[in-house]
Amino acid sequence: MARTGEKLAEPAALDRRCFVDGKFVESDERLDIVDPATGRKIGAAHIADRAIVDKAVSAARNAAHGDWGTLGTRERTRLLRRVADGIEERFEEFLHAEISDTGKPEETARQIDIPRGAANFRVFADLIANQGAEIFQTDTPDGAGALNYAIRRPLGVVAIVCPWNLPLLLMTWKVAPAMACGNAVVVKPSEETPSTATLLAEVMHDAGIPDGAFNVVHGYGAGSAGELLVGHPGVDAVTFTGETRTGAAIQRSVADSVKPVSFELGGKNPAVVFADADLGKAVPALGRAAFANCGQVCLAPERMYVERPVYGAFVAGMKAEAEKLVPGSPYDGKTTIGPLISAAHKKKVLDYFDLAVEEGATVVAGGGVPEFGDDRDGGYFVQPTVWTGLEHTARVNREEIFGPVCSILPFDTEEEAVALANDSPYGLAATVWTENLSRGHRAAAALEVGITWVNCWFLRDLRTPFGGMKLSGLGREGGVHSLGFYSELSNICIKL
Ligand code: NAD
Ligand code: 6OD
Repeated sequence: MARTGEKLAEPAALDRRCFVDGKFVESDERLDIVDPATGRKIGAAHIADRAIVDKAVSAARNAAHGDWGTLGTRERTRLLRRVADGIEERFEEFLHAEISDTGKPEETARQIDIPRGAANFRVFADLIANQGAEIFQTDTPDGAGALNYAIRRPLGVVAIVCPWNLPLLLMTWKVAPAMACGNAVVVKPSEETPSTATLLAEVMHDAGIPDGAFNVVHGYGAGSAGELLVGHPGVDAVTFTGETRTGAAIQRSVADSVKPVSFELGGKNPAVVFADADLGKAVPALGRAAFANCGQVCLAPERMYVERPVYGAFVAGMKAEAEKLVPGSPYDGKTTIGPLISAAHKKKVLDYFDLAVEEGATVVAGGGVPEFGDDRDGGYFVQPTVWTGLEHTARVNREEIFGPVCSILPFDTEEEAVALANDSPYGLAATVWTENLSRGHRAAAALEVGITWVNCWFLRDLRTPFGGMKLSGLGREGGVHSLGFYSELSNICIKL
């Protein structure tokens, strides 16, 4: 087992096939898998055409109404725990797969992505195994009474469309509750990161999950496997994580069939730092929040409002946080920040670097591209970047960049800070830093977001609700809220 800091072996050429009805299937068309740290092609994924998507949905329907959907809770949850065990037994393979697709530093994937992949299955297996049901004893005119209760039924076939930033973590965050509820799933991983979904298919098979209960179709979104899947008449519900405008396109695709949808979308998250905050804790935590995973976390704070008395100290602190990061290959133990995911995403982020300057930013740290003098110069690296001096209304402060950036602005009162934080089309997450408990509660209740962290970031019990307000999403998942989406309640009333 490779230890943190040791050089991992680089992967052999990857060949990621679709997984349909318990078998890997090939297709005629391929998409390239590219190493974001060098820009080199390292493999290919098989693009699912209409026939493959049809087969995957039909296999899922058979499993949902057969071997998988009719399995008792005890056996279903036992198999899902075996999937968690299987991920852990093949931890290093999952680690390599995630690293080679995303370029993220080994330590990030080792500490966060892969363990959460396994944990998602255990959490939802436990939840479904221990769920109770409310039962009401109801009066009737004849005095005999009635018993009234509700049972949960699976929806049938759930389409799961995933992004590239935390591929295994975010895919299993939806696969685990959907399957725990007895649904069969068809997963469409991001075209950038097909690998861990393909490995998960092997684990599902080895764990004894019946054929057809878990299927993977690779490909692009619009006009490809993604669009074919979500609009498929055999799909009963769609759950999606990704950009807001993709969510809107999916909503149009499913409009006529009135399928339930759950959307976890983009964000432009504020951090609010009050003068009474412990800057010794706030600065490193917000450095991590802004730059972890090269800023490619939907919950990352890209705009930071800081109370004027500590503004200068905070800016200096964030500059130091950005400048201490070491860019490089994920296979190098010294690396603390990896590349962006793709050439297209790098161009988008660099366009925002230019726009920030045009909009009047002072570039406090970064603002360019690191130079290595070796094959990493072909990779998609950008410098972690800190701006000051931008108007709150600047585009850079309103649009999601999804890179290692933060724009810092001063404020004078609590009311002003809350108003600035709320003045956004998005409403995913916020982080508030204060030593005043009442103020922490007050600000958290006033912020229009799905989750507010006070004196922390990215900390969450998986049984609590997760989702976004405004353009950041539709619905809530997590704990019983996931069970609410992935199952349907049937009310039963028994006259005694
Ligand atoms: P994306 O929307 O470009 O792609 C996500 C997935 O949707 C991919 O698998 C893609 O192939 C597919 N897709 C694209 N068009 C489609 C269509 N018309 N029909 C069906 N499928 C389609 O997002 P991305 O670039 O992969 O991820 C980054 C975005 O995801 C950011 O906006 C980020 O904020 C958001 N995100 C949100 C959360 C959250 O929990 N709210 C979590 C992670 C990422
Ligand atoms: O931790 C999670 O469950 C979750 N949905 C995280 C989202 C991260 C966005 O990039």
